[in-house]
Amino acid sequence: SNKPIRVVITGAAGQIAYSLIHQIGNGDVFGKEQSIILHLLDITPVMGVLNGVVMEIQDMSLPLVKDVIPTDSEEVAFKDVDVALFVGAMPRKEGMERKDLLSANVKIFKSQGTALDKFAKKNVKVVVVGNPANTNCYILAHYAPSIPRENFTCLTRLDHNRAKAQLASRLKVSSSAIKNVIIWGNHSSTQFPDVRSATVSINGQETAVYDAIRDDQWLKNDFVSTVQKRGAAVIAARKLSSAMSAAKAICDHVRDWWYGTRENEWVSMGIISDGSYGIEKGLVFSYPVEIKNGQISIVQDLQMDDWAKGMIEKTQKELVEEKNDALKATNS
Ligand code: NAX
Repeated sequence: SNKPIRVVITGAAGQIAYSLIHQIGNGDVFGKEQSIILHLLDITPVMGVLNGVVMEIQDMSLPLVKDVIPTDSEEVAFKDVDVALFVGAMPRKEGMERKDLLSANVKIFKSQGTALDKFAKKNVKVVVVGNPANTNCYILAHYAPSIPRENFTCLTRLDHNRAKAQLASRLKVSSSAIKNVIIWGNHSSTQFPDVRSATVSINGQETAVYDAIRDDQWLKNDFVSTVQKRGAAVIAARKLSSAMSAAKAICDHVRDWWYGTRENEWVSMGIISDGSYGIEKGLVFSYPVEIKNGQISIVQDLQMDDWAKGMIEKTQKELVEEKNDALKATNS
């Protein structure tokens, strides 16, 4: 195969990475021809665990994986990388206040942003997964000014997939029959899962999801809150946060960025806002996007009624507050 690409995964000793590494190494994301060098970053105390992960990578005998570089050094981790998946973050511990969590993560993403700016390829594609994903992405981009703004994204594809799955289950179709749902805003419980443009394909016939379900109350209430609270429901059941489904969503996100989205089909991604739909410019906000030749563009001119505007306003407000708190924390 051709020249290997360098892919860094942070939080590589964690549970999402444990599901993610196999899919990337197996060619499920960059294709079966693309060889890969894996850079695996985690913190010093878990280097032993990471070493065990490296042993398992060896034992999988994946032909596309040309080298594995486990490290606790940001310089080594980000050196010449083509793709950077920021999965690691400071987890919320019992008794921890929101602002303590935010400031701990600001420290991490300030340091990693600075290192990314210095050592990564200038065309590196960035995906932030670690929570609070949008705001961590904002801080990362802030400290990596030499990398183009359009190369920074955060993951809302899991929310997008969850929304599709809820509709598919209600309509008793495969989730591949559902198209063009949208997650707007923050990867948090204020996100707006929007199905006003979504369609379902039944026996080759495309119908608006709204017409197929014919239950406005369910679509505006139960559906929205189920998607918003799905992460918490998984934690309550598993005592651990979503990992298998998060890893799969990361693969969907990166594969679509690498290969482009299908004709007339959009996906959701947190990206740096250009002001579209009245969102504050510079905020990392989830939008419906189409991707061609690696270029991400926001789907424009979607209709906004008062309900939708209110939903978007609410998630934007939360993101502005998070961003302001995070910027304050960078100075302290
Ligand atoms: P784990 O706690 O299993 O793993 C996180 C790993 O990150 C640990 O090995 C930890 O040592 C490492 N880490 C901590 N600080 C680091 C640093 N400064 N540099 C490098 N590594 C560092 O968590 P996991 O279940 O894998 O989840 C990872 C993150 O994804 C969490 O922040 C989680 O909240 C977030 N999620 C985001 C989702 C999204 O859709 N955006 C969904 C899934 C998940 O909840």
